[in-house]
Amino acid sequence: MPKNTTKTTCPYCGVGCGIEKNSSGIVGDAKHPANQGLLCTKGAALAESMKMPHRLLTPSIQGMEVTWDQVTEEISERIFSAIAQYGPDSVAMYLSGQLLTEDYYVANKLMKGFVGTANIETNTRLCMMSAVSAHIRAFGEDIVPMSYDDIDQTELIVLVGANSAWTHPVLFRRIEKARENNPNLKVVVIDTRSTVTSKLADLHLCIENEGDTLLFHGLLRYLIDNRAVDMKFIKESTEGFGDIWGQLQEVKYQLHAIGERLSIDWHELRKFYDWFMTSASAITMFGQGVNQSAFGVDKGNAIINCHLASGKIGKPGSGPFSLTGQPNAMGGREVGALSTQLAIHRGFDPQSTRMVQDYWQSPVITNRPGLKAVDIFRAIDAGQIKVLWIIGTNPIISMPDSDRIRETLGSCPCVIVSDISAQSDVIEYADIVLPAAGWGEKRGMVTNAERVISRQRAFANAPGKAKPDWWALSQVGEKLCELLAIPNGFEYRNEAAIFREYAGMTALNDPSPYLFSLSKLAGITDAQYSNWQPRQWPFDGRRPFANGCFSTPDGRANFVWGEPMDANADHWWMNSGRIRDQWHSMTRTGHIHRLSGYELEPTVYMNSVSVAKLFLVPGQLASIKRDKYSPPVYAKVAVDDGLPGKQLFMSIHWSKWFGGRSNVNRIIGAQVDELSGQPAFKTWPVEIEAVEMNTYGIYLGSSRPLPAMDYQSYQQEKKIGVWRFASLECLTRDDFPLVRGEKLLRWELDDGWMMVIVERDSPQSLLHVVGFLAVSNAPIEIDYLQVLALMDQPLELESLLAVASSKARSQLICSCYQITDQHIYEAIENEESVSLNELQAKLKLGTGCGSCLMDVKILLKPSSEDEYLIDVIPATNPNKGQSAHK
Ligand SMILES: Nc1nc2c(c(=O)[nH]1)N[C@H]1C(S)=C(S)[C@@H](COP(=O)(O)OP(=O)(O)OC[C@H]3O[C@@H](n4cnc5c(=O)[nH]c(N)nc54)[C@H](O)[C@@H]3O)O[C@H]1N2
Ligand SMILES: Nc1nc2c(c(=O)[nH]1)N[C@H]1C(S)=C(S)[C@@H](COP(=O)(O)OP(=O)(O)OC[C@H]3O[C@@H](n4cnc5c(=O)[nH]c(N)nc54)[C@H](O)[C@@H]3O)O[C@H]1N2
Ligand code: SF4
Ligand SMILES: [Mo]
Repeated sequence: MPKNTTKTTCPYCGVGCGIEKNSSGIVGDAKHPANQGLLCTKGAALAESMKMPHRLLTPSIQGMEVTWDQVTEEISERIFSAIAQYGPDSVAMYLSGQLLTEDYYVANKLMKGFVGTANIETNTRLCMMSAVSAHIRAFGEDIVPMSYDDIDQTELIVLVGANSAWTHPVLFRRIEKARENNPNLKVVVIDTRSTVTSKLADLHLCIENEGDTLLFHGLLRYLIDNRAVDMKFIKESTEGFGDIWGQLQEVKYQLHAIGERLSIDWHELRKFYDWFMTSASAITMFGQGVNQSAFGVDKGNAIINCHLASGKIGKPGSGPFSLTGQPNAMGGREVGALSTQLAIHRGFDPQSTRMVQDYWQSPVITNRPGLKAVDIFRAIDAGQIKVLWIIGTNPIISMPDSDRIRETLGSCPCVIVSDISAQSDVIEYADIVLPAAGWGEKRGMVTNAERVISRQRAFANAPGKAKPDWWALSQVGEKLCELLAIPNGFEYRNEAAIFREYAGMTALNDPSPYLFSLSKLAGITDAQYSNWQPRQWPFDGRRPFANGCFSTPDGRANFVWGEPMDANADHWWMNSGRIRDQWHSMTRTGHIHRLSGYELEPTVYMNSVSVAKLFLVPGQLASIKRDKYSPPVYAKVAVDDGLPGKQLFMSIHWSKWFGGRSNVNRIIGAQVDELSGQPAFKTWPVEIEAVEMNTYGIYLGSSRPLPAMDYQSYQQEKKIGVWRFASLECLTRDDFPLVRGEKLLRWELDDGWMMVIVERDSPQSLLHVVGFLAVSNAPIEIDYLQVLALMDQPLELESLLAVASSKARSQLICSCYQITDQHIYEAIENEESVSLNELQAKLKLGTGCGSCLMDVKILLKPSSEDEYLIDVIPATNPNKGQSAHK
């Protein structure tokens, strides 16, 4: 490897793409098995992500800067006295699937073995816990038995509740590539709305919300009725088929009944069932539409049942494939840093607790599960938890009922937050703040969705006094051991030392029914750790369950029955999820101007009939509430005709910094799946109506104090910020006082006025605009990009006014080269047919990371009404993109 080259992995999604940092910048690692050089928009913007403007630099206690020694002493004393006064269960930790395996290991050991509580949770509870529980119920162990290579060996890919073209873009491009190589490969998408992913599928079953369990029970019944089950496999390798068979006798599991119930054409449903039945191999990938449900575990098992019954598991190109959300959620699951597992895939049985305590040489060991994420916050409310340490996650944005979480954190006697960004809303509630080393600065291992273990490596120094999370945890562990007067269990020289200890611990699983073991790495040297190349476990290349043997005591997999849920689509309901270019609460992507164009402000999407029914106008603000009496969330109305019926959609990303009070979780209640504890984020009933604001405005410039607003969003455009806002109050000019040197000029539009902020020494006739504020009593649409282009240069007032009042608004398509749909339409205006290559030669469109190619395909998709028959995607498949919603 050339000097100055560092190989690492992407810190965002669970695809786990390899990255190379070399002298030319940050690029995809062509040799990494997960991505073979490709990156998506977020991965391609990592260099900009590292230039985040508000890094946390020093530890502090109650806002006072302190040293690491002082802060870790304070934390250990707080924990020690909480244990002494209220018992170990008064301490809790809330972690993130974005931590590294070493961070997880130290945290788990500290909490379960030294504090003595299993109150250690991670945002994985919000993410894939239903899949974890389904795996444990069916297989006896939390194992994803699949590899990305299976995509190249299958005949059918079913994507359930996953918008992978946006959320796992590199994986989705691999699926697209596999389709190019294998015209027989079919892709089916099962989602309650139409998405970029579903539009590229061969078949989209647009089901009623929560209809997944019924749909897959129907598939199983269809397989049974058509004698397409693998009786040999069922007999030899599974348990419980008879019961399921009995349950499925009811008429409601017949094809027609299911079509009726889920509002899908039964011909389309039969097409899917036939494809599953006749394909020699099939993969069912599932995401949050499955997991984030009050019956998410049952949905997972309904899917797994079909794979077990048809024997489509443990074979090349076949099996259920739970898609991992975060880069190391899988690593956290392996370590077992969750309240419902002890460690290394083991539960709290006496043998496991004894073995683990012996290995850790710890003073105590917890012998029962702790509280799940939502319950931890409830226990704080009940006064049972006194110390909460949050590392690498922002519950105020990501937990349901987020207003309540704010109150809870406000009332917790001691909140400790480790983060990299001062922009995380949760910092506001922290008594103690720890600055963490971020991606590119810290070192460790991660496991991706296909069990490939890769290294994250450092190539930059952490700023200020920021330190890796494992180090902070070890310091606290060490000081707690001193207070407990016991030998130090946290004397780690480096990350490799932690990993060695962890890998050694997994030897407790050999031999045992558990497949998970990294014991071969127990002796890994510092140099081997440093040079580690991505490898999938089991290291001997075995495919999990290939021998028909599972991790249950008798080696048989379980069929598990779950009663299908009733859909609740008769009222307005909120679906929520991700957009292509942002990552979660935006601390790492919000400041990158080329990623912010996709959704400029908090937006609520609905179909055009809904817009009309609600007397709304696109661009206007709507008020969305949980019920009549709860506080509203305001969001801008946009039309998306892919959302059937009364379904609404909002993205999850808007934190306080970027989206004011428009966080969708303020209106989503904390209902969970009882088995997995995962919140049901996807189907919350809401009330929605138009809201008449009395003031609307936009401000472009550098930081400026604005009066408190009912609605506000912020977008970073290179060095300039864009604030959009609205207020129920009738704000006047006096509410926006002029700062010295600023000028106010009347605006030509009705009822509007604008303030142009000029540099003090500008000549009279030519303005040097450094700030621009427009306020009106009606929604304002200005071509902000054009105004931005005019800023910071001398110009005449007239030209600025002309630009400001032109209302062109376009949709960003290509983030890398900032190409909008308008640019594309202009480029093809006089053409009868254009190839993608020609378009790319003109616009560079999609030649950066290529993530937008999916969107381009849809934008230019040939259709009967289309004037431009662009041969971007040859219409080879007659079913392509059809939606089977009635
Ligand atoms: N750009 C981007 N990518 C990301 C992330 C990000 O923040 N930004 N986060 C990562 C993380 S942590 C995760 S967990 C993944 C999530 O990845 P996905 O699961 O693919 O993403 P979501 O947008 O949460 O929603 C998935 C789909 O479920 C559908 N859905 C809702 N209800 C139902 C239902 O009842 N049944 C079915 N079948 N479908 C339903 C929604 O309409 C939505 O299209 O994304 C990862 N990738
Ligand atoms: N309504 C609704 N809500 C949802 C979902 C949904 O689909 N709908 N999805 C859920 C899912 S699947 C997920 S995964 C969650 C995600 O939600 P969160 O985990 O809350 O979101 P992030 O913004 O990723 O939070 C990570 C925090 O860690 C910080 N950070 C980054 N790197 C480091 C580091 O190295 N060390 C430390 N200490 N901190 C670091 C970041 O600045 C940020 O503040 O949201 C959940 N909430
Ligand atoms: S698909 Fe994108 S976000 Fe996910 S790991 Fe790859 S580059 Fe990172
Ligand atoms: Mo997630």
